[in-house]
Amino acid sequence: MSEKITKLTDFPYSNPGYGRKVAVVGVGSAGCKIAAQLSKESKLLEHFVYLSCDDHDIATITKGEKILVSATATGKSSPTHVRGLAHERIPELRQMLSDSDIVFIIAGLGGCDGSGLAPLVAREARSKGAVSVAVLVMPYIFEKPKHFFAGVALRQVRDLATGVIVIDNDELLAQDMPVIDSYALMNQKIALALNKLLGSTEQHEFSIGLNKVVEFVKSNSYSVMCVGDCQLSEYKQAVMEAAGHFSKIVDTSQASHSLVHLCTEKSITMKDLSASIGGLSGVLGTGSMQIEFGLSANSTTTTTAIIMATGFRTTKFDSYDPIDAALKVFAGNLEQDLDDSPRYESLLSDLEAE
Ligand SMILES: Nc1nc2c(ncn2[C@@H]2O[C@H](COP(=O)(O)OP(=O)(O)O)[C@@H](O)[C@H]2O)c(=O)[nH]1
Ligand SMILES: [Mg+2]
Repeated sequence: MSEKITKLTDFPYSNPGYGRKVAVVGVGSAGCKIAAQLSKESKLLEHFVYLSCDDHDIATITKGEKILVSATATGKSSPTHVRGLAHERIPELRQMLSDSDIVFIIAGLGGCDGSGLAPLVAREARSKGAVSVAVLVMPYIFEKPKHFFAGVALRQVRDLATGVIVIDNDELLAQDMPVIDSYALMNQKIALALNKLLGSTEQHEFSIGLNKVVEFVKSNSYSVMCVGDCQLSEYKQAVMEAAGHFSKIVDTSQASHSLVHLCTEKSITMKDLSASIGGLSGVLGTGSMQIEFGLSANSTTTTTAIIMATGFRTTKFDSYDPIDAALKVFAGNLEQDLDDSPRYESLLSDLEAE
C-alpha cells in the first residue's frame, strides 16, 4: 500500500495534521509558554520545538523537542551573548527543522533569550529555504529598559523572516488584573487566535487556514494581530474593540488586507456577520481594504474577535531601536550580519541611564 503524502495544500483538512512539515518554535520564556499553550489547543500543528536558556521554561513541557542553552557558567548579559552561547546547539536545531517547510517562531521580545534566539531561528529557517513566520510579542510600554533589545530584535527578525506578526502586550488585555493571571490569559488569547486563524477542526467552524495566513504575512510590511472580547450577542462591538487597538500601534490608513475570525454563538446570522465585519473598513485602511473571515460558532460565554491586518510600513516599535532610526540617515551603514549587534547593544547602558 502506498503511503499517503501530506501536501501543504491539504491543510487544514489533512488528518491528523502536518507532522514535521510545519514546525512551531517557542523561544524564551514567553515564547515557550505560548507555544506550549498552542500545542494544547491545536490538533493540526504537531511539531513543537522549545528553545531557551532557562530550564523553568521547558521543565514542564512533556511533548515536543527541547534545546536548553546553557548560560549557567557565564550568565547572560545581552541577546547577542545568548546567541553566542547557542552557537554550539545550531546543528541540533537544524536537525529538528530539517523536515519543515514552514517554521513559526514565537517569542516575547525585550529579554535576552527570545530577542537573541528568535533571529537565529529565522536565519536557520531561511538558510534551509523554509518559509518562516515570526509571532513577536512586544514588551509593555512601562518595561522601558527592554525596549531597545526588543527594537533591535524586531528589526533583525523582520530582515530574516518571511513574515512578521506583531502583538502588543499593552493592547492585549485590561490592565487591572494581577500580572500572573494576565500573562496566562494573554497566552491563552494568543494561542486561541493563532489556532483559529491557522485552522481548527471543531464542529461549527470554518477557518481562514494556514496557507492563506502564510500568504498574507509574506510581505515586507508588518502584520499586526489584535483581539477584542464582548458579551456573546455583541458581535460588532467585539470586532470594533479589536479594531480599536490598531490605532495605538500603527497608522491604520496603511492597512491593505485583513483576516477576521469571530468566535461566537451558534445563532449568529449572515446579516449579523456582515454588519460586524463590514464596519471594519471604516476603521482600518482607506475604504478599499480586503477582508477575509472565519467563524467559530460554538462559544457559549463571550464573543471574541481576532483581527490580523497587514500593509503597515512602520509600527510604534520602530522607535524602540533609536540607533537604527538614526543610522537610516546613512544608507549602507546598517549592520549586515546579526552578530555585529554588540555595536548597538554596548550602547544600551548609556540609553538606559537616560
Ligand atoms: N504575552 C506574554 N508576554 C510575556 C510573558 N512573559 C514575558 N512576556 C513579555 O515578553 C517579553 C520578554 O520576556 P521573556 O520572554 O521573559 O524574556 P526571555 O525569556 O529572555 O526571552 C517581556 O518584556 C514581557 O513583556 C508571557 O507569559 N506572556
Ligand atoms: Mg526568560
